Amino acid sequence: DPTAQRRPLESIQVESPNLTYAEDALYAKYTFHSASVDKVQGQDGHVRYQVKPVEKHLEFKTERKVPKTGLMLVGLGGNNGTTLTATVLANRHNISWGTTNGIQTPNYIGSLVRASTMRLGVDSNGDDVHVPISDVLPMVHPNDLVIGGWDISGVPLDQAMRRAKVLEYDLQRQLAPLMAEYKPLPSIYYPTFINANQEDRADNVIPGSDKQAHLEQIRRDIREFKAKNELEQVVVLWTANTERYSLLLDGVNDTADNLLAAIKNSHDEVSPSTIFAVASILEGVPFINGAPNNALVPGAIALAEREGSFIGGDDFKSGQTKVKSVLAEYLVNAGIKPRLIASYNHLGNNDGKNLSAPAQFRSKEISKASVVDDMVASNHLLYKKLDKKKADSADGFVKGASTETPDHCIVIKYLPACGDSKKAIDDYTSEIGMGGQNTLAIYNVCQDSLLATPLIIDLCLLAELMTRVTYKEEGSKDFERLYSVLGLLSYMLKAPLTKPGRPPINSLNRQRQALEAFLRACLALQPSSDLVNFTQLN
Ligand code: NAI
Ligand code: DG6
Repeated sequence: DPTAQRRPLESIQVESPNLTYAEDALYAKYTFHSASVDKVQGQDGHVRYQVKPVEKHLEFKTERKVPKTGLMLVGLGGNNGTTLTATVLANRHNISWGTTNGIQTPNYIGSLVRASTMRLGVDSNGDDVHVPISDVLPMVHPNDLVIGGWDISGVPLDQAMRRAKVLEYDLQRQLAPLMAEYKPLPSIYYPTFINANQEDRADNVIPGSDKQAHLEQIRRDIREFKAKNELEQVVVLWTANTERYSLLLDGVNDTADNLLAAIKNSHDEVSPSTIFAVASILEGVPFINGAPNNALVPGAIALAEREGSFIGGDDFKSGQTKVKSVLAEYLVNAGIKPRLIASYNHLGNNDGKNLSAPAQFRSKEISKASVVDDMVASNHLLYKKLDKKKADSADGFVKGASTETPDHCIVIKYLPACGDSKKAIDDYTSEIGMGGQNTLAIYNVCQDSLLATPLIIDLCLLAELMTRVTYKEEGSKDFERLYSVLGLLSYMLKAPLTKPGRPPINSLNRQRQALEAFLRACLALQPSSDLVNFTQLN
């Protein structure tokens, strides 16, 4: 029974007075270094930066026992839902399949946790030592996840997998009897939130229009799934259709209490995804939004803060946008000035079909477009700050923007013949030295759901881990849970949700470094530095 062993073998042993291995938990003393900067304008007009190094003494506690964990997907019968379930089952049962290129074995390629390594340090020869990220702290193995969830389409997953047309025939054939055992729970369907062309799928819906009753049903579903499978933890993840944005209305979804009241009154602007978020928050299980819709309205964030529940979002960053979060950073950090970024893509799966209406496309457009904002704002040598008047009038600038921005467009077209293989064409045209111009043209073809599946696994595994890590400042008595909005999940997400008022960090490199720094801190290790490698300092 692979799930019997709840405390995995820990292959990394840190010998440090700052790390204590207790029976139940790792206790890590960690000094967090940062710099506080004041920008001061002198009488001579020169701007000076006054920097004070800051040290914060923290202690992290990581529970060593890995809970038996369930993953409940909203949209279980979709391309991502079925591909995720099939991937876990194929890995768990070690099912290989025949392809035109020979026999293919199952794997978790594309998962940061299961298929990537991080540099732990150097050995006695000075050579780097890399370890799988999954070995750094005790984490759930995806093969052990108990999968369930909801879909407005009730077909069992063998048929849903066939409908998705993602996996090879020989794999589908072998998985079909296992997949047939999974049947999505009925879900919430409010037709105005998704494209009208989805209506013919909606044969598995919770009856009525009483939103409070819908909330209670979803809460019951989570509790029953947990009890039936004897789970210690559940993660709920939205991988259902992209919804239109809910209007943000004062008195409706702006505070926790107003949102709860709006659900009680079945207010029109409460979306299905917000009800799933609220149900998860009230059940104390992490909720992650893998689509761009604003499920996590301000009232939902406030509710999560009040309940001490965990939330993360928005929208899986799987292909074109992942490349953008690397390329835009490379260009701007190299001192090259992107002047235009044009991102076209066409796809033929049900996601593309749903995105073919303006309101759903708009949700996706917002999430795909936001990814370069902080890179642009980070370099005032390239992108001039604008005074408000100029920003509102200047041609080519976003109205009201505080900084000059590149022209940036996002186009998505639904072409059924393309299937799940999305084709993305990008033009990055930049200003280089002395008025020169550089164009990078990128053609990115990917099977969307095969890129998204490992991200779902990472989001689930990391969110679960974060429920087991608590911290305190030196001198304080009790350990606290991490902040409710799990910003450390940003690596996997296009429009990272942050604490209200805090800007997101879109750079893939910074997102990964933060995650590595967090894992290392839990082992009382400072962030990895290459200073010695590059300078040969002794
Ligand atoms: P899909 O259309 O194949 O699957 C969505 C499923 O959600 C469908 O089975 C549909 O019946 C179901 N559904 C719709 N409303 C529902 C509700 N209220 N409750 C429960 N189920 C509901 O789409 P796919 O390709 O699986 O993508 C899922 C979501 O993930 C989409 O919103 C997409 O934009 C987002 N996404 C996908 C990425 C990818 O690479 N595949 C990347 C980024 C985001
Ligand atoms: C077309 O853009 C459909 C979308 O759902 C994307 O495939 C998905 O959001 C992935 O986006 P990206 O930009 O990370 O490839």
